[in-house]
Amino acid sequence: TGYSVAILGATGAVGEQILNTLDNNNFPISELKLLSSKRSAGKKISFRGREYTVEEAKPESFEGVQIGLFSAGGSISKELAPEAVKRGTIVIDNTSAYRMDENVPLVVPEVNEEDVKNHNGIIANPNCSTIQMVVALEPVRKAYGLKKVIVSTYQAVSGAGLAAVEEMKEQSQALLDEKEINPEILPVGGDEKHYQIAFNAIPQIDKFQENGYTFEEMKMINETKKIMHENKLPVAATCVRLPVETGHSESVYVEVENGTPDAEELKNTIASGEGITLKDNPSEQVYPMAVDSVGFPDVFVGRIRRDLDQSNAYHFWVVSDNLLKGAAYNTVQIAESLVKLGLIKE
Ligand code: 11C
Repeated sequence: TGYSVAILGATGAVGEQILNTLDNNNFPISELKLLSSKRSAGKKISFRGREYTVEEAKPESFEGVQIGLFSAGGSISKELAPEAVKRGTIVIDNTSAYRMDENVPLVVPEVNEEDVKNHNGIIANPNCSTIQMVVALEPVRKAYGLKKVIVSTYQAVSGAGLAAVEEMKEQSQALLDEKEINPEILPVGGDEKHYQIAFNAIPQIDKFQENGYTFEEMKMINETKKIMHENKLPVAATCVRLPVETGHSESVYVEVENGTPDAEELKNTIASGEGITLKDNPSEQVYPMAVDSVGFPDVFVGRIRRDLDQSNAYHFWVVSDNLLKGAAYNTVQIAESLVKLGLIKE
């Protein structure tokens, strides 16, 4: 018993975490297919005591597959998601390919689980930095409404993939050894210039758009409005890459619509939110940090305080494992929502 599941991008950083999460959450699987590009096909991966050979993904790979978990890059999703849907697969897509498509729900179960009911074969999983922010904002929105959000991010290199992690490590070692470095990947694989990430902070994640914002910043802005059904909410973002391996951190400024709760009340409100662990005790230097978030599905929130000049404005710090709640865990949660809401049958 269980569901027939395919993972596309099984050999990547997120694919690996999807397998771990399916196992940890005891997701019922009757059949499992591990798929990848031609380059990674043939690799062996074990899951629940069985060894699987990774196969090259083709349209026919999705025959008989009920749930397809896609994280192999946008262009592969564009090519194969329609093929999978044609064959009856429900695709949960981790790339940015379909997120802003109005026929595709963009889902963070703690915020808009019911949106999965509107799917037409594809459900999109949001960007990692968006997910952790909307989870933290949702209890605030429910209690007081949102008037404005400004976020600055401090993002980990694993968001840019395993090769970027390697680049950061090799550069760090080379610089410690006083050797030359030759940046090739960060800030963005496909862009013209590459910069040192070791011992640095780079204010560019993904490519620049014509409006002067990067694509990562526009994802945070547009996805937040779509997930929260807050089309008119003013949102601004500045996204920065730091030499942190895993765990995105964010400084969030929020103005609420109704009321002027004090910091203690806001802490209690945020702590009551789904998927949130409060870590906020300045007197004992307790606050969320990237290294402590690794391996946990929670969104950690701390440093909650009221603005000194504006009584309906607040600042807080949000940290989460970008590969888990930011990607794999949210993907598996969406699959669980499909089961829970009776949208898929064993
Ligand atoms: C990063 N947020 O940290 C990106 C990675 O749209 O799913 C996720 C890219 C995406 O570089």
